Amino acid sequence: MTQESRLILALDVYGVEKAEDIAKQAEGRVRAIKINWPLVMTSGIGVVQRLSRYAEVLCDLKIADIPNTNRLITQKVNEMGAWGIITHIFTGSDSLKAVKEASGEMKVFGVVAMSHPGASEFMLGFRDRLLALAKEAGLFGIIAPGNNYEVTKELRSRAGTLKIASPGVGAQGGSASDAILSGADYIISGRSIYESDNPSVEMDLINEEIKQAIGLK
Ligand code: BMP
Repeated sequence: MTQESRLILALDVYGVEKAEDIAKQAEGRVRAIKINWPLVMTSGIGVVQRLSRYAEVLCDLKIADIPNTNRLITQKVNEMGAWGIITHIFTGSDSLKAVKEASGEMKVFGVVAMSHPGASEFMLGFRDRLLALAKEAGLFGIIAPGNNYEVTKELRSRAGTLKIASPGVGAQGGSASDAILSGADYIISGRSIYESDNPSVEMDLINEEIKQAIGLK
């Protein structure tokens, strides 16, 4: 299932013990485990290697700095053996290029549209330009909201070969099937899984929902 699964588990917990407990249940059930600052701050970047025992790791540091700093961050994540990395795009083409060049074999996802209400105040208005930069830089994929189907549909129609990974499913109100039908290639979900009574059952249910939705396409 791991390679076929389109589910990316967002593991936003504190501390490696808690993370490892959920990661064990994710083994064989997810395409990747996405880690973010809460876990990296409490466990160190070595957590990438630790969790890679159970699934490939997507490092969501939302990098947003000058090219040299972006390069230093990306190199370190690559050394840890991550499957992929998430970067912001709004810092410009030179910063994005630095991430791409330092990424080695990692899949680079760039943030084009976000899932929270505040995204409409600023970022959503720039999505065309952000998408263009993602294409120009030859990224693997983009982040587009799994709870704002119109935006994701529109981006899918113009994203070419870029993959779309969509957060906002579960706790932020989006549904996995609607996100897939809007054009998402991967569903990112966190709290609906790690806060549930039975994370493995929850992951199985989401995988099944994704499978059914793919069948409808
Ligand atoms: P949750 O399913 O618990 O809401 O988690 C969503 C995850 O996706 C979090 O790690 C969050 O940082 C990330 N994310 C998001 O929710 N919206 C975005 O637009 C981009 C994200 O990376």
